[in-house]
Amino acid sequence: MDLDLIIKNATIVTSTEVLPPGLSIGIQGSKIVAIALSLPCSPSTRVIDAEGAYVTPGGVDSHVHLHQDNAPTGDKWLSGSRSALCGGNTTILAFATQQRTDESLFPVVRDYHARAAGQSFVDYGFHLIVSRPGPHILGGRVAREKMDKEANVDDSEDDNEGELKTMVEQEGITSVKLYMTYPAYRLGDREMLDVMMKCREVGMTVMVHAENADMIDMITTRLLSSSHTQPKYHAVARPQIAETEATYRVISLSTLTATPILIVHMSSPAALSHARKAQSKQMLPIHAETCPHYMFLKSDRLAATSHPFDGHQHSDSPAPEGIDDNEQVDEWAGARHICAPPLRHDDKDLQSVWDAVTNGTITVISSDHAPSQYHNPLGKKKPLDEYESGKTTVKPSFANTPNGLPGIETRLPLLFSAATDPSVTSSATRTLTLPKFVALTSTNPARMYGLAGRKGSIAPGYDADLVVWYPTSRRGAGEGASRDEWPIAITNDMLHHSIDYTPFEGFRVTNWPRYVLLRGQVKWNRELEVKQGPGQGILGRPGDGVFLKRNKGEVLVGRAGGEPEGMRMGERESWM
Ligand code: DUC
Ligand code: ZN
Repeated sequence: MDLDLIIKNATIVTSTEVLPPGLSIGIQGSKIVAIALSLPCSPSTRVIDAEGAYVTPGGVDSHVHLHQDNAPTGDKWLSGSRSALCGGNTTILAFATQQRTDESLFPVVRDYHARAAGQSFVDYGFHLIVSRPGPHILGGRVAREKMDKEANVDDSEDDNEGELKTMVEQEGITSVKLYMTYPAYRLGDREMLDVMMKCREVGMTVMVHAENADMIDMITTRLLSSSHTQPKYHAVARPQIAETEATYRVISLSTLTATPILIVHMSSPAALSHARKAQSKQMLPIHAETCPHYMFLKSDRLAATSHPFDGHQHSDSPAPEGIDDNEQVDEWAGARHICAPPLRHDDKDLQSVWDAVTNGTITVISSDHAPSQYHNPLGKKKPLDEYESGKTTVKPSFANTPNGLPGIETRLPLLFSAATDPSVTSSATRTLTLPKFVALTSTNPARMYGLAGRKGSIAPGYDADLVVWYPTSRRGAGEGASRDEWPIAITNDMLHHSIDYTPFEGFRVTNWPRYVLLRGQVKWNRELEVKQGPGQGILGRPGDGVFLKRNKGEVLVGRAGGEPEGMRMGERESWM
């Protein structure tokens, strides 16, 4: 067996353990074929020396928004996937969004394929955002029920199985995302139940954005009518209780229908404890996702009044060098940190997210990369700019500012640093082990979203998607241009997205992906980037990434099927 590539002297991390140092990973074509202490080298075998460094599976970022119509200044596929690669990701799962005007999902999927085709640096797939779950989509039973109601017909035969089934069987799209908030996408409980029943039947993974829309609507209306419009009121308008209530409700809907769910971007202690209780006491298949911004950032960011937003007003993120403290005052600066759910107020809120990571409540950490530029006529500053320029008389408010943060490139360096250097989180209680880092950022999302056996692990048969980090020996001070002074401060200049800020400006990290391999090819080489300048480390090209037809996802937590409390055995079968 001639190997094409060997990564030697690696310290391999899996989702369960750190393997003994000094192993070699043998790669043939696009696949890992062997792991051993030593592997045979032929004249054509290329060797990369990891120099003892950690090698982890390529990141699987399972929640990213690219080329979305509601974020015209956000990343499209080229810049978003490029940024993903440079931050150690080899697979991203983005969204194909059904608008309320779209009856069928097929044109939606065609459109999103066209947006991504030939543009992605990394492998990718789509989740479907379902905002109009009509009979087309859910199939015969819903179509029949609708007819029964409307025309009192009870014996119509309809063999339409619904588009979701076809999405799974023919398109390789095996997950949906449902919103409980946002007027344009929000589903009522009955619609959620119908979609859940169908997803359970066809084996789709159900992601849910859980916030109570009416609570948010009422508070927002009242805030705006009393001129509380500044970005800091965004966090007031979406209190924890809105997340907590919706979380409890969606767990109930999932329990009733025996449908596994994943609650995305969890941020609140009480919501997390509902998830924890469901998982541990009732053994329910409730998965939870969080994002680095809910682990590292607080709502004081929304009250910022200076630009560039550099974090130097925050005790937990010291000023990077070269930042001028006398920046111009900008009342809108905090809008850069508007996202939903919002950043929470207190250290104890952040701690509850870290605790949920440690105790196993959290199954996945994604970026929820959903950026908009700040200084752009259609970006985060739009409401203020348009008002000040007289283009509109609508008062600028948090409520008409696009939601979402950039984070696709910083997710893995921040979390890897936290896992290898406790001083990064400046707290003894905010801890992450390396195997857990791998599980939550790569292995679990791959398994949950139908990529097990291909992505998310370092083992023979898997795609050779790998991140080689810097070894300790390379992280000393100043021995030539390729040797950084670690830790380094994140600056927006070093990132590869198309966004004019990062919420993590000034955060110190102790490592960064040195090499990233996609299916056996080195596509990112940070040594070159550091030596030769911005963009020079990118060896991949748009179009390297392929669309992944995915299998049905695995349930990683609890088990589906148990009767809800108070229901008699078999009772549910009478309607299920
Ligand atoms: N919240 C969302 O629900 N979607 C994208 C961005 C955000 O902050
Ligand atoms: Zn999102």
